[in-house]
Amino acid sequence: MTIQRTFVMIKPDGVQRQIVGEIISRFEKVGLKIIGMKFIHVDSDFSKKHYSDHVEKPFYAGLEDLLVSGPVVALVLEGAEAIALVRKMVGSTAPSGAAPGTIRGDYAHMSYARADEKKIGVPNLIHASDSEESAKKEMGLWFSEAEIYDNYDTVHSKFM
Ligand code: FUP
Repeated sequence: MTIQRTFVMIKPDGVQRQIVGEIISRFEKVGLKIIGMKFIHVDSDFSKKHYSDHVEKPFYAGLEDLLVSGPVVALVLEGAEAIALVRKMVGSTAPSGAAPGTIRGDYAHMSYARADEKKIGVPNLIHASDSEESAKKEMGLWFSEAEIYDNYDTVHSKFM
């Protein structure tokens, strides 16, 4: 088992629906450690950097519209095989196909069905890095070294 770090973002639809706590709680329950977290409203330039692989794709406009529509919660999580674990917990891209028990399957099924009718971006609640390479790129884009806190266990032990 390798200890990995991965980047996760609760998108504006998750924030607006007030399920940030429920989503983060799932990650804490499996033992993933929060080592970076911020509440941030990004702009169009930032969206193009984050979604650099998708900028040329036909669905990009809808994707950017959703991302810049409101604040998001950005997280860096650390734990054993964190990248694959978080992807499994998130579920497949289109919430209509995401398995029950996954975050998208449990919370985004109906909002996706409604959005699809209106042909807007997929409101699938959450983004998670899909590889070590994307995790490294995304953590570097969203967080500086100084914003990562990975040694607070020792601080806690003095008080608990
Ligand atoms: P995922 O890794 O599951 O978030 O999915 P992708 O990286 O393939 O896509 C990133 C985002 O683009 C998805 F969250 C939703 C959006 N997307 C579409 O809107 N239409 C598509 O056909 C594919 C992706």
